[in-house]
Amino acid sequence: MIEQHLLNGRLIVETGDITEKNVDAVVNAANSSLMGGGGVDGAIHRRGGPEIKAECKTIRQTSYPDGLPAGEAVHTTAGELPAKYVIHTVGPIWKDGQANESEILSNAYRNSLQQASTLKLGSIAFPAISTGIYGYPREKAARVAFDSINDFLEKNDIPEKVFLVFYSELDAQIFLDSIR
Ligand code: AR6
Repeated sequence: MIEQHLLNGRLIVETGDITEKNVDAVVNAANSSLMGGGGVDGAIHRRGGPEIKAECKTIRQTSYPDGLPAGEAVHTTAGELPAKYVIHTVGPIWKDGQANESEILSNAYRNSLQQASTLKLGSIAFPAISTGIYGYPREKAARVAFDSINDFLEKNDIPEKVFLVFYSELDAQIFLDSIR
């Protein structure tokens, strides 16, 4: 099990299942449809129950009829999860590194943190957005995630704590090695 405290203790890198995390908000690596999918998205909807998808449907109808653009973030209830909210964001699909992938990934982190800040939340947990089904190289994604979180925390007191929850020890280790 890995647990490392960075950025004066405000960033905690750890291994685990994000659906079990007792924080104010967990971030979902969703797709633009907001209607669920595989990976962490599937796990969050499965464990959180149908209330989450019902709210996503309303968001689609009222605010995003064409889908949530990559890099944006919205929030819903967390249903039956221990968290209070799910913040849904859409990461970039990795192509070749020349398609604004890093900018979009950075926006996904920043806009999710902005949601937490607006909701005045103390803690938020992120999965490694885009590094699964969307194919973003883990080392490159690590740098973007770390820089985006660092930048936001330097400028904002809320959220106080950010957790980066990796599903495997290898993923957590790659992250820690990549930001050195
Ligand atoms: N807890 C923490 N991390 C997890 C969990 C979990 N329960 N499950 C998976 N991961 P992915 P993406 C890790 O594929 O690349 C979906 O179909 C996983 O090991 O979930 O952004 C959506 O609907 C990986 O490190 O998200 C989209 O269509 C990380 O979470 C698409 O996948 C992200 O992997 C989004 O792809």
